[in-house]
Amino acid sequence: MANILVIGAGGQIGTELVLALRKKHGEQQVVAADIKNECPPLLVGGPYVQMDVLNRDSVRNYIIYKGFDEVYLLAALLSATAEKNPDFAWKLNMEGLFTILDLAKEGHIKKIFWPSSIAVFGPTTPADMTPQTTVMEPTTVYGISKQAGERWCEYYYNKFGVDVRSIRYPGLISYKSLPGGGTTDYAVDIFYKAKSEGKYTCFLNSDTGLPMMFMDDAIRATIELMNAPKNQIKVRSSYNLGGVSITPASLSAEIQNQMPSFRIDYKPDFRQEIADSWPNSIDDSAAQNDWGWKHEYDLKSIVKTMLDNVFPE
Ligand code: AKB
Repeated sequence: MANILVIGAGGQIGTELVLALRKKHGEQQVVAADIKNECPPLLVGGPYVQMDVLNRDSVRNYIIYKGFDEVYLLAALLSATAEKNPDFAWKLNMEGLFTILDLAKEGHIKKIFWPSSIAVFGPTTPADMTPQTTVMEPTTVYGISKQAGERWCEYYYNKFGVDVRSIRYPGLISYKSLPGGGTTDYAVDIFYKAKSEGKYTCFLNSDTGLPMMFMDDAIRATIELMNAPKNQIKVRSSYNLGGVSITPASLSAEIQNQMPSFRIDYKPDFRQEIADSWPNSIDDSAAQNDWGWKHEYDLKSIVKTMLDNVFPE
């Protein structure tokens, strides 16, 4: 029976990942861990532990005592929040990773999942259909931490045989749990405002193209990658994952198709510069070839699912 730990379980990805893993392996097989004392309401069906990933000794003691087949390390500061608190972002995003990589190296964890991001790319990266291997000169603290993390994951695999797997997530769109502190968050906020007020003021310009993905696809990708046979995982830094290339204008046009009264205006803030440094679209052929990845949700089905499920009538 699988024995799985998800650290950062209260976040946007963590919540849905725990639900999906519990559905697959059973409620009691998946421990949710987060910094908060209270278990997130959606996760009360299974085990929950309060965990500060920066408390290395207590994380080590817990994992050595329990031993885990799989650990998903999702605790991190995202791009916009990280720019406001660079020292803490670097500390949180890097130290937790070392703790978990070392535990795997010592044999206390069999397999690790660690999320990277399109933020590893920068203004000098080819922006359209960004290749798996290309120029990477990120200009955000978050991007720098993710790029460094990727290098360390690959290093631990090459030097110590640590089975660590990773995806460069695009912006993720979901309705079960909210994102927090990212540059792509507008693509979720827009639905809450559309349903509650019928209008939205976007913090990015209308023509800012970014790769996005519906959460169900992202969770399926994560689980498929973790279940793929070891010899199929050729990339030990992190896999590009595409999805749909969306601008605020194309997203709002599709919302208007399905909800004609919806209105949008634009008031770009500091997040515009971050978004401008990231790709418009991603080439994920390495993930397709190595472990059979294929996304399912297109713009129309994402918008329909979000409008149906955010503040359902
Ligand atoms: C962010 O906007 O910071 C994240 C990401 C793309 O990694 N959603």
